Amino acid sequence: MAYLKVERDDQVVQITITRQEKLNAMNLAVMDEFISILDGLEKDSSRVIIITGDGTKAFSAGADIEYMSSIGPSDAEKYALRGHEVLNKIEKLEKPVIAAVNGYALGGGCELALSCDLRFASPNAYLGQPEVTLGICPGWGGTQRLLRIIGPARAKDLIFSGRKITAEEAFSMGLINKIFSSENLISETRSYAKTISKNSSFAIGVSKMLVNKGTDANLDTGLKLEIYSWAVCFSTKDREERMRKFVEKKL
Ligand code: CO8
Repeated sequence: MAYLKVERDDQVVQITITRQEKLNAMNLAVMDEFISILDGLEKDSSRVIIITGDGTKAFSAGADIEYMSSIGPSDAEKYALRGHEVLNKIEKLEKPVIAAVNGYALGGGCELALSCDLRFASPNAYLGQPEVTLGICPGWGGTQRLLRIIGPARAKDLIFSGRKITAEEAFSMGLINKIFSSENLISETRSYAKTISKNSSFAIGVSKMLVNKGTDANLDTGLKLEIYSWAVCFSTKDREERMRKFVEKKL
């Protein structure tokens, strides 16, 4: 892989965008690498995925502006579709994905983080959707995912102004789950990932699907889906063993 570094530690996989000289901006090659890695993660034994950017300055400064400056609507549509393919795969992966936001997460970089289940950040992180300053609207799901995570009024503020917000402001909006010092961001994220990797991966995958589906479903539909999924959990050996261990005071 030319742009993405993959490190495995037990069942935690860390994917790092290594295009530091361009603040980890994502060109088509980065997208293609993401797709091939995510396809592999769907089937392997990994339990939690961490996505971060190389260095201390940027998670990702977004889509590649130099590339975008040279293309027309047809290539732009292909670029957008490729981005959506990556972010939809992250969202649909039946494993938790955590964005460790170690600096700028702007435009497509912020959208990448939005497709993850959780976002942990260092204090020097800045998040934003500055697309309108470049004459485009957010194109990798920013309008839709931001709206669902922080609500329409806050999403419109960020999108219309294109302003960059600090990790602290993002935390106050519920856009960031936790803030760790720059030195500890990765180790704390890994430690959190290891803790949740001990829980039932089937139950976590089902819970992720339920929360995601519930975002767009009415309450009655979401609750029905939960009842059936809950019952399905009773068909796994894993559930049997975990409950038996609890009863035997061994969990
Ligand atoms: N694309 C390409 N190169 C970039 C990008 C980018 N998004 N961001 C930074 N770079 C490059 C710079 O050009 C520079 O390269 P070089 O050294 O070769 O000149 C290098 O990275 C370092 O950047 P700066 O010198 O600008 O670093 P500063 O510390 O001065 O500034 C900033 C840091 C504030 C983050 C600044 O780089 C910046 O504003 N970057 C652009 C951020 C941005 O606007 N991102 C949104 C892009 S649009 C987008 O993501 C759309 C997503 C949806 C796409 C849908 C598909 C059609």
